[in-house]
Amino acid sequence: MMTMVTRERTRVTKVLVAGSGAVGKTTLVKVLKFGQGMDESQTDQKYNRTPFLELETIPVAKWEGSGSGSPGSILMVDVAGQLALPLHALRDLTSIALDHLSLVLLVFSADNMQSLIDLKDWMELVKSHFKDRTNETPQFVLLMNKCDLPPVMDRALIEHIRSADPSIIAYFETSCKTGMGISELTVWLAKRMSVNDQGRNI
Ligand SMILES: Nc1nc2c(ncn2[C@@H]2O[C@H](COP(=O)(O)OP(=O)(O)O)[C@@H](O)[C@H]2O)c(=O)[nH]1
Ligand SMILES: [Mg+2]
Repeated sequence: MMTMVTRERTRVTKVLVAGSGAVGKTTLVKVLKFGQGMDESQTDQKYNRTPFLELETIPVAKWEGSGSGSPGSILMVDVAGQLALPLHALRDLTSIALDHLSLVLLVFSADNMQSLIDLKDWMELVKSHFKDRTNETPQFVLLMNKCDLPPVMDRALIEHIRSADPSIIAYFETSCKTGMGISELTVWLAKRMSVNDQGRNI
């Protein structure tokens, strides 16, 4: 007897995690993937700089709000925070880093003003890549991480940055240490992926 094998295609939504070094990009990807906050032992760990680029696939089905369909997976593109490196994925591996992007997470850290300022460069780089090729503007999500630490910047400034650019479609405050804001982010991402199931990718 022959067994029928049904093959389901998994939809992959590509998300770039952008922002300065040490704001918590790699930690955030791990927290999104494994679904828990950092434990105390991790907080004391030596900082491991992402040298170039890391890819992480996260199945969305386990996230709350993903609905009954098959929401597929998110491919997180986690790049080095230092744009000035002689070899940087955004310039030297552009197709992997930037092609077919659905969303860009712009991560900055509550305790680091410069990391908020640096996001302008990341946005410009991403936008110019798309302008050259498709005339399409990717969508950005602004994310203040390390909210367990006292913020050094004014909320009004963040609000100003956010409202000045319509391509920034959402804003989240998270802490990978306490887990604050993580479920809000995953619910939003899952919803967005299932809504866009019918239409184009995110
Ligand atoms: N207090 C605090 N520390 C964090 C948080 N997220 C990440 N970290 C720490 O910040 C450092 C840099 O994190 P990492 O994810 O490597 O940053 P990346 O360079 O942006 O990828 C590490 O020591 C993390 O343990 C957070 O929400 N709160
Ligand atoms: Mg990193």
